[in-house]
Amino acid sequence: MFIDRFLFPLALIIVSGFVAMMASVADANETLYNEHCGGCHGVDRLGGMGPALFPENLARLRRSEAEKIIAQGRVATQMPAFNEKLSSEQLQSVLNFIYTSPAQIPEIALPQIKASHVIHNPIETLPNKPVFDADPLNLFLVVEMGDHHATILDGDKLEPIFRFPTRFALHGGPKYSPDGRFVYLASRDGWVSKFDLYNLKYVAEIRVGINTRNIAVSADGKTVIAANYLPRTLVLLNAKDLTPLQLIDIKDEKGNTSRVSAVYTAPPRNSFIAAFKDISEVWEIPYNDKATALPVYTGVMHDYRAESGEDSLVDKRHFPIRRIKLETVLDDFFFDPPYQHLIGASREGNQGQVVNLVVGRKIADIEIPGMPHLGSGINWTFEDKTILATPNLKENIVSFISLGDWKVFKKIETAGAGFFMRSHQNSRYVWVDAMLSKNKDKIHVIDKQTLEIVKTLQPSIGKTAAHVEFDRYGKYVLLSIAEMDGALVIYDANTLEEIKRLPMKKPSGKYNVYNKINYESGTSH
Ligand code: DHE
Repeated sequence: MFIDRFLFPLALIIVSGFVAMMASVADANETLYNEHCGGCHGVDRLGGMGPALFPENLARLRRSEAEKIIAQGRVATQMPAFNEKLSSEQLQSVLNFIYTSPAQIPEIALPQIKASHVIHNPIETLPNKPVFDADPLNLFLVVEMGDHHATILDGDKLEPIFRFPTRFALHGGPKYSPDGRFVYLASRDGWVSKFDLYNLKYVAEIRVGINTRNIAVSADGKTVIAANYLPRTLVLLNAKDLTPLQLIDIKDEKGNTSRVSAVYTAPPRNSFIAAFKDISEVWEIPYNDKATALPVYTGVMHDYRAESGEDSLVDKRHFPIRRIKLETVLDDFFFDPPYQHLIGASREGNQGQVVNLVVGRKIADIEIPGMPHLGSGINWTFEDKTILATPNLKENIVSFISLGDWKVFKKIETAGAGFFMRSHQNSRYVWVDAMLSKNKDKIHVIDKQTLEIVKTLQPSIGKTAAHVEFDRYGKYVLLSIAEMDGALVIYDANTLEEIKRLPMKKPSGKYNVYNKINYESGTSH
């Protein structure tokens, strides 16, 4: 009785006082953020001149690192130092604010996507002829993460042609139009950009999400698809000028939503294939009339024309979905050369699975130890069979899998867990790094016919050596020293001798036009 009459009201007062205090702390944090950060990062935290600031976007940045950036600024960017403007308590308040999810994540639906669309240079105004002499099919695009730029490199002379600023934190492979003239770039912040390599100018840009995974371009060059973590959507765009066409909410039939693991184009199937982190399904999205898959649509789909009331779009295509149901989610996946099978794995467990895309179901399990990085897998012919080699994000191994009987028939030990693998049909070697280990400065060269390491290179002692790409003929190999004062190290692909170094700001991936548009088996697709 006493408890009911006195303690309960008292407890209520304490709890509501505490809630009010927390709310006022949160308000104060927000006020500080708006005053000092909102101008560049947006009062809605969606980004502006600076990147979006939600926990999801900051997942890759340690809090201590973020604290240092706020206090000292970020070199080679517009981010100023705040150590003289903010006390250390205020700095902590701002940090608390950006590392806390808002009650309501700002919406990025079709109207917001459409509102972000910018046409920088209409395609009709851009001549269909390169403004340089280099072979346009042997160009490389090198992503420099250090200061958010990209460099275009002449693949014959091995010299830079042009350098341009990109959106914040590009991630995943840029994708080319089928003729190699245009490149599409995606930033982790949700921006998709189209750049004209002939005229060295941006064509258009659009913001499709808050946290984007990757993009794919249809083999007919007409459609771009973007995959998001946040919001949980796929967004289809007209490749010509990035006009939005359709937005698909990722939901299974029970209404469970999901992040997209990745989306790729499957050229012989004329469709996009997407897998998901939170629902056990693979989706096939046919993008033209030649598609081989039977579309069975059962999801939530937003059609831009219908929802905006704008019927001015020339492109009136509609994209159906075919759902393939699985028992587990797929974090990472790879296709066999005819795109009939998808080989996927989840980041938990040692079990990979093979999905037959023709019949639309799982047909085999593969025991793959550790955490295979199938997205970086490559294939070639070994003893009359097509094999797939994959690095491992957790273990010091490369696994070799024979396609068809779906067995790991060999594993070799490496200097450390690796991220990227590359080869070329004209090269006898495969390159694999050990960038996730203490041997991050080492890179192995494996003989494709003995499946043994024949050389281990150490291009810069103590500095991360990662991601290689061949030129269109398989003559040269370009490797990244992925450090702020890094470099592109160029090797002779046969003698494995270093030819030259080009200084670059934390170069990550580099992508040869010819290899990508021809789906060269040693490169990423
Ligand atoms: Fe990537 C490609 C996922 C972390 C650099 N990365 C990809 C792709 C996927 C993926 C699905 C294929 C997309 C495509 O090309 O269309 N990456 C993931 C992750 O899940 C992971 C482990 C965690 C994450 O933060 O998302 C991850 N990736 C990284 C990095 O830390 C790297 C080294 C530096 C960075 O940019 O953040 C990195 N990922 C890359 C690069 C590619 C890539 C350079 C393109 C490789 C290619 O050759 O095509």
